[in-house]
Amino acid sequence: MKTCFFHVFAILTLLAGISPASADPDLQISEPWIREAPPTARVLAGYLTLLNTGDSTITVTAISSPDFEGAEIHRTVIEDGVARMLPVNQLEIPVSGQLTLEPGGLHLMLFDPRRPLAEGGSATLTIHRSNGSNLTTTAPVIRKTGEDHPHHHH
Ligand SMILES: [Cu+2]
Repeated sequence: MKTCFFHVFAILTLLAGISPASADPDLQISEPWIREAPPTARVLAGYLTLLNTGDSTITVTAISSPDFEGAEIHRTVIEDGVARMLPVNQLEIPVSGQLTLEPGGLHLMLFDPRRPLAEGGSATLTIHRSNGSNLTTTAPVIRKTGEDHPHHHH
C-alpha cells in the first residue's frame, strides 16, 4: 500500500504540471542541496533555506521528494553528549524571516532513493504549505566531507 500511495502521489505531481522550480509569491527557497552518500545508502540528508517574503507567517507541514520513497524533517539535538534526531511536524517562518536546514541542526531525511544519486545529479524537493500550496525546487547532490572539518588544500 505504501508503494501505491507514493506512485499515485508521483503521478498527481506530474499531472499538476509542476515545473522543477515552481514559484510562490511568499516563499523563496535558496541553496537546496543533498549530501552525496555511498551508492548503497538508504538514507540521505537534504538542506535548504526558506525565506518568507509575504506578509503572514508561513507554516510548512512537510517536505517530500518524488525521487525518494519517503522524507521527514528532523532536528538534531545533543542529549548527554549524544546527538539524536527528533522528527519535526512543522516549520514556521515568520514574516521577513528565514529558516535554514543545515548540517547539525534542522535537516531533511530522505529515505530509499528511487534511482542512483551521485554528485552531479539532482533530486526534486516539494515544500508543502499549510495553505495547501506546494513549491518545488531542484536540489543538486553535492559531495562534502565531515561537517565540522572542511577540507584544506595545501
Ligand atoms: Cu535525521
